[in-house]
Order: sequence, then structure tokens, then C-alpha cells
Amino acid sequence: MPEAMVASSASKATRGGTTQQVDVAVVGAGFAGLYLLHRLRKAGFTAVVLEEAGDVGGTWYWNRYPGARCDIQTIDYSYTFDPELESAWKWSEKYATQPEILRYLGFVADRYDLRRDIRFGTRITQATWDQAAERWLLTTDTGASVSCRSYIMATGCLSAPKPPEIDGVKDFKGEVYFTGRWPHDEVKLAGKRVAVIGTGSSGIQSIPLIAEQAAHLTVFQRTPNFALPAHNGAAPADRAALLEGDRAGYREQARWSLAGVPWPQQMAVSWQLSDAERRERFEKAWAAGDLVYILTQLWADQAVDVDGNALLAELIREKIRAIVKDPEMAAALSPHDHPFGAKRPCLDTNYYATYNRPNVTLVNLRQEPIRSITASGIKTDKRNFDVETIVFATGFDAMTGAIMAVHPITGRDGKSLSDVWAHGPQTYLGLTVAGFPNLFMITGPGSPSVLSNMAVSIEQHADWVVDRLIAMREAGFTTIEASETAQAGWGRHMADCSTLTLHRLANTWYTGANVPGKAQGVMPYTGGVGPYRSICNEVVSGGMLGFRLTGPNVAEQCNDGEIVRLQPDVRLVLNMLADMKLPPIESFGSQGARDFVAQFNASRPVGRPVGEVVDGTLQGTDGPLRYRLYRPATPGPYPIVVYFHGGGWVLGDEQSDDPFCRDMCRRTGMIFVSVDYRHAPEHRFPTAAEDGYAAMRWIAEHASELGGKPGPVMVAGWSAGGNIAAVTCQLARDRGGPQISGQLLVCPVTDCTFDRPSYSDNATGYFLTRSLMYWFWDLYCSPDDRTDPRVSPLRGNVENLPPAFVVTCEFDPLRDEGVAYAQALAAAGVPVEQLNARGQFHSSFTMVDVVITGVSGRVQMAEALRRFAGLPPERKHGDEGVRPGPTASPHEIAA
Ligand code: N01
Repeated sequence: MPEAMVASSASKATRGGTTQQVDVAVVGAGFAGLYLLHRLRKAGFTAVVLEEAGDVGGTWYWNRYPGARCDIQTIDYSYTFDPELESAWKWSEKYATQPEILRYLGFVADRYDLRRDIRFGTRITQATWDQAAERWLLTTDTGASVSCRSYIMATGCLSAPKPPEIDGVKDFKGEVYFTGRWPHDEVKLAGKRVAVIGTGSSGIQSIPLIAEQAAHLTVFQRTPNFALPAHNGAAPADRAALLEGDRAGYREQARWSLAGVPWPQQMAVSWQLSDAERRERFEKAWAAGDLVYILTQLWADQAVDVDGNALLAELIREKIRAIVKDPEMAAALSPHDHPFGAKRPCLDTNYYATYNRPNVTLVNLRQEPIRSITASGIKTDKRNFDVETIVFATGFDAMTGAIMAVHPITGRDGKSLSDVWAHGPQTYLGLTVAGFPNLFMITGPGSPSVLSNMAVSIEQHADWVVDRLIAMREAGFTTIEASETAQAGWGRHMADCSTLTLHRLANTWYTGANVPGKAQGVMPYTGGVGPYRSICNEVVSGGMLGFRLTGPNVAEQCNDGEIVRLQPDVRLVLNMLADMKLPPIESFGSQGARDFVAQFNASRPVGRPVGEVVDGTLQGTDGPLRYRLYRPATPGPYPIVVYFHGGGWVLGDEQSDDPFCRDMCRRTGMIFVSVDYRHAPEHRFPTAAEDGYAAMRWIAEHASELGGKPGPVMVAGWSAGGNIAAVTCQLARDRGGPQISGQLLVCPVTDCTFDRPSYSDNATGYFLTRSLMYWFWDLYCSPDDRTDPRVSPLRGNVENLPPAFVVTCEFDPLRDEGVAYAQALAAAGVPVEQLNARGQFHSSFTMVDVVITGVSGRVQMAEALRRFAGLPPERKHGDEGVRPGPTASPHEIAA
């Protein structure tokens, strides 16, 4: 009999001093705890839930302040595990009130007879892992302790209210309330002078209702927040119809969506829309009264690009100005210090209009901070406010506080969780922590949790944990623990994801900034609910990757490693390509492959606007070659970069790297001239190399006519284009010019051998495959010619070449030959910087506006080109909010 079951047959609920033995103990009887208990029981585990409150409800038990409601539509904010439960409960409003949600949770507890295994009024005082027994021992304030094999924190994310950090609270003679611990008895505010401190969701929900009752309400605001009208009422007919039409399909879509609510991914970016189109989208969102909608559905760059976000933020500020009559008050209520969505926005009912009431005063704490609370009220730097009641809507020690603040947790070898997290939470998947065997967290730091519909995330976490416990029992394992490697990898992936969004640009409870002295960093997983779910599934299909499993009668198992090494957006792109199940490109033949690439390129986002795009022809060795010139919007003349596109000497043309050229033209403030050299197999080696050199010479000679500065040009190229750029530099040196001031080589082909490790590490699965490279080489160059420096520049003389910036990507077959070229240049005394882009693949940098994590690399490329041209760094662009980038910093290679 598996050990867990032995424990279960011995289990006995006890009170007053003895120890209750269970398979699993859960802390918290909110959404997560109730569902866990239900699932654990169904799976045959003995379980107990320990709950400090007097009844079920979790956050909805405590947060019963006036106006408390959910702000995800209630049809989405529900359990979905049991279709019968879904039909047995009907929500009355689009956004249910706290009492209704509490009734729902009570209904669920009754329906599954959960209360009999919940110990209410019980606070855990300590949790300690007993290594010898392989069990957690929990002591409680009621005296009855618990011994459990597995311990699950279902403590929510916002359950530890934050102290107000204001002097003198104890001196106040009136009444004090905390929104997060609102009394169960009636609170009389009618006719009173009331102060509310804090304008987060709790303040913004309660202020309009308090203002209706109070004789006078004074709101103390430190940071204005974005609030949107909820337009509460019946559930919108279209959403309800969508759900009723295909309940299972709707729920499944939610599970794989980004935020846990089924909305599509927006494709149009802000700069592709006219002002009128953007306004129309915004007005629709404002009228919809839906937080997830306005956070995700306006334009694709609203949450990742500072400029795209600023357009939306300004439209909201415009609304605030239109509602609030006093312009000074409207200005004070308008957020300017954070991007929209980076701090949790709020859903309100009459919030801004409340400030038009004669009995409401707004105190802007940025202008007059609170000095202290006195016996009769609140004293700021400028004034005294006499009040009878103070409501603290000052928030929570979020996420980590909800776990660490509950009680000391001591893991293997006496490790304390507070110590391990002293510099910020470290977790694997947000579910487990290395050093804490059999400890699980539901919606812990490192999981999508508060950036998602919690109901969806809770079900996914609880299912994953319970399914693992079942699998362990079946296999005879008694302990599970995350490895340090897996946890460190998850930390890197978390950081990569958070560089994609704007969350870290705001001081919020997401980052720990609301609690003085707390370690700072984005705590929730920003990669999205669907991607997170697929990662959790991959951990399982990868043999519990990153977990060590032990049991008394089975061999220890540890398939160690990192679950995500790709950048998050690269992972999405590669998964999408894999789902398309495309045949190998080389199987199309050269013309078929060209058609495929043209079709693929036609479906990508149109590049950003530049000053001017001009198509023309230049004189090559054997006749005209087409080019496309990208001119900046700034006044010229400009330095010129001669650009060679990628495509294995076979595919592509002067337009095929259009988004990259536009992007680099904007970032550098330089002219980019993309050249259409002739392609194989029609024109084999050395045509591309000779065309490249001839084109560069022609462009240098015609620089002034093209709007460029006279003097040296620069060359750049990606992939086979990088090869041509490198070769061009060698030819220019050997053939007496023209002068080149710098070379940018992005994932260049530099050599004809295929035996470097990157060719085998990345042979398949990263779009550019080894066999595709074989094919390109075969079409372009016969084996006898391959060592010629005009195609293998690594084999040439690399002395006295222009300074270089060489970019390589971790998941690229060409990685190692790029590194080798940079090293060879350095060894020859050429100034060279090399960027090893972690988690990127061969096409990362040219998939502009698709692989957003490529921004930091392109910024560094642009800076390098500006240095080559002797120019100062360029001003920042909106998408550079994503810096510092996920790619490594370039490093100079010493000779
Ligand atoms: O807390 P908050 P909350 N002096 O941290 C201010 C969820 N929720 O309870 O921003 C003066 O957001 C603080 O100012 P600043 C939701 O996820 C959901 O309102 O730090 N002011 C801020 O204005 C939400 O985000 C619902 O400068 C002080 C406010 O207090 C999360 O819970 C409803 C201060 C705290 O805002 C937390 O919301 C309610 C001080 N010493 C909550 N200390 C739903 O609708 C803090 N502040 C589902």
C-alpha cells in the first residue's frame, strides 16, 4: 500500500493537543482551498483545510467593505470543474457583489459537503518539514496540530493587509476600519465626517458609496490610479450567449487565453491605426466596462510599448477631465507616473463623478504628505482634517506576504522560507520552492495569478498539484522537490517575460514597491495563462523536468533542467510554426521556397513608418540590381548603411527584410539601402559576393545623390546577407576601397564546415535547420569553391578590417561560426563587439514587432552603427521600455 494511503488510514481528526494525521493539509478556505479539498477527497486523499476565518470565502470573507465586487465578469469568475454546478448557480449581475460571491462559495461548500473537513477559527503558527518522517508538522493556535505528507498554501495573493505606515494611528479617538478586514456588523457612516486613505481598487470601489452616506468624505490620495466604468447590470447578452452557446468550448478557450478570459489576441499595432480608428476602439472599450477587454483588446502594442500605451493612457485621462468638473481636481486624479495596466487598474461605479459632489474633498498627498494621525483626525504638511472615522484602503503585503506572513515555514535542513525569499521570491512555476519538499502554493509568486482571471488559474494550479500527488502515489514516491537548476531557470524565464511587459515600469504591489523595505521585482508570471499551462504540461511530459522525486521502495528520479530556455515570444513563434506542420522548406524547390517566403512575409506586420522609402536600381557588375532605400524622417544628410538581406543566397530580395530595415533606419537615424543581389541556383558562387561588393561601391560613389553623407559607408547583413557583408569588407580592403567604417553581421554565415556544436545542438526545431543550410550551400556553391574567402570569410585574411558588431543567437545552427568570426577578427586586432543573444533563434532580430525581445538587441546594433559613424547615441524609442533586454550585453573581444 503506498505510504500516503497508510497515513490516510491512520488519519483521525483531533482537537486540543493531539496531532491530526492527514495526507494533505491546505491553508485557506477561499476559491482555491475549497476546490482543492473537493479534488483531494475525490482522489482518495485524506485532507484538512485550516482557516483562520469563521467561515468559507477567503478574500470574500474579509473584504466586505461598501461596494466590494469582483471586477472580472462573474460568468468568467466561477468554478468550471463541474458542469452541474455551473447550471445549478445563476449569477444575478455582470459583476457580483461580495455578499453574492460569498453566498456562491457557501453554496459550493454545502454542495460538496466541504465544511466537515475545514477547521475554522484556526491559525497555523508554524510549519516545519520533518525530514525523517517526510512529513510537515503544523502547529496551530488552537493547540491541535496537524501532520501531513503534503502542505498546500491556498492563501491567495492579497490576504495579508499592509500596516498603514503612518504615525499616530493609536492616538486617533474615532473609529478605524481597514477595507481588507471590514467588520461583519453594520458600520455606521451616515452623517459622519469620514476619511479614506488609499485609492486602489478597494478605495475606488468604496469611495462613491461612502460619499453617499457620509456628511463629508475626505479622500487622501498618494498615487492616482486609472479607473474605468464597470457599467454593471445584467451579464452582457453577447458574452452570455457565447458561454451558453458552447460552454465547454468557451471554458477551454479561457484556459488557453492570455488572461483567463476568452478574448482574441489583437494583431493591429497602434501606429497602424488612424487617430479615428484608435478612438473608435477606445470608446467601444470604455462603453464595454470590462477590465480584461480594455487591457488587451485595443491594439497589440498597448501593453508592451511605452508609446502604444501612452496613446491609451491619454484617452483615459481625457475621460477623467470630461467627468471631473474642477480642472485642478481632474489633474490630480489623472495618473501620469505609470503606464496604463502596469499598476492594477480599477473598475468603478461613479468614481470620478463622486469628486463633483460638494461633500467630497480630495487631498493630494504628493503636494501635502500626511505627517501623522492625531486624536481628532489627519494632519498633513499643510492642514489638519478633523474626522470621526478613518478607512484605510491601503492595500496588502501582496503575494509573498500572503505566504510568509501566515507563519514561519521551515523546510529541509532548517531552511526558513523568509530567509530564502529575503531578496525576492524564488519558485519553480510559482508552485514549489527548492528546499521545501511537498510544499505547494496555489497562485504563488511566479504564477500568472493576479494577472489572470484567478478562478481559471486556481483550477489549473489545483488540478496540476492534485494530479501530481496522484501520480506520485501510483509510482510509490513520497517526496517531490524542485531542483535549484529548475528554479533558477524559472527565475530567468520570469525575468525574460517581464521585460516584455510594462509592469516593471511602475511602483506597485505587483513589484513589492508598496511595502517599505520589501525586495522588489515583478512577482506574478507575465507570460500568460495559456503559455503557463502548456509549460506546466511540458514539465510533466518531460518526466517531471526539474523535480526530484523519492520514495521508500523506488529509485530516486530527477530529470533536472530548465523548462524554458527560449525567450517567451520566440517560444510562441516556434510553437506556432510547429503547429503549422510545414514540410521542410527545401522540399518546395527553389521557386516554391521563394513563393513560400513571399507568402510568409506578406502575412507579417507592416514595418513602422520611416521618412521615405524609395525603390531604385544601381549598376552591378553585369547589369542593374534593384535596391530599396529607407530614409529617416529627420533632416539629412545621413550616414549610409548598405544592407544585404538573408535567405541562404537563394531566397529573398531587397524588400524581404523590410521591417528590419525600417526599424534600424528609425533607430540609427541613417539611410539603409537594401540590395537585391542575384541568387542561386540561377547565379552561383561568387555572384552574390561580387554583386554585394559592386553594389556597395556604387552606393558609396553615389552617396550624395542618395541623400547620404560623403565619406565611408557601413555594411550590414543578416544570415547569408551577413556573409556578403563580411566578404564585402574583405574585398573592399583588398581592392582598394571604398572605405567602410563598420560592419554589422547578424547571425552571419562565415564558414563552410557543419561540424561546430551549434549545427548539432540546433539541427532541427528552430526554423533554420541543418538540412536547409546544406541545401543552401549546395545550390550556391560547389564543394571545391567552399573554402574561398568570398564565401567562407573565416578562412580569409581578417586583418585590417573595419570595426565589427557580430550578433549570434543561442538557438541558431550558425551560432558558433559567428562566434568564431568575431574571435578571429579580435585576434587580428580588429575592434569587435559580440552579442550572444540568449534564448533567441536565427530569425529573432528580423521578426520586428513579432519577437519583441529582439528590441534590446536591435538597440545595441543601432548604437554600434552610430559609434561606427562617430555619432552620439540616439534618443530612446517607445519599445525601449523593454530594456534592459533579455539578450546578453555585447562584450568586447580582447585580441
Ligand atoms: O490596495 P492597493 P487595494 N499613505 O495596494 C495607498 C484587488 N482588489 O486594497 O499607490 C497613503 O491597490 C496606495 O498608494 P500608492 C486588486 O487586485 C480587487 O485597493 O502606494 N497612501 C494606494 O492608493 C487590487 O489591485 C477588487 O502610492 C497609502 C492604496 O493605498 C488589490 O486587490 C477589489 C499608504 C492601496 O491600493 C489591492 O487593492 C479590491 C500610505 N502610507 C481589491 N499606503 C475587485 O474588484 C498605501 N497607500 C476584485
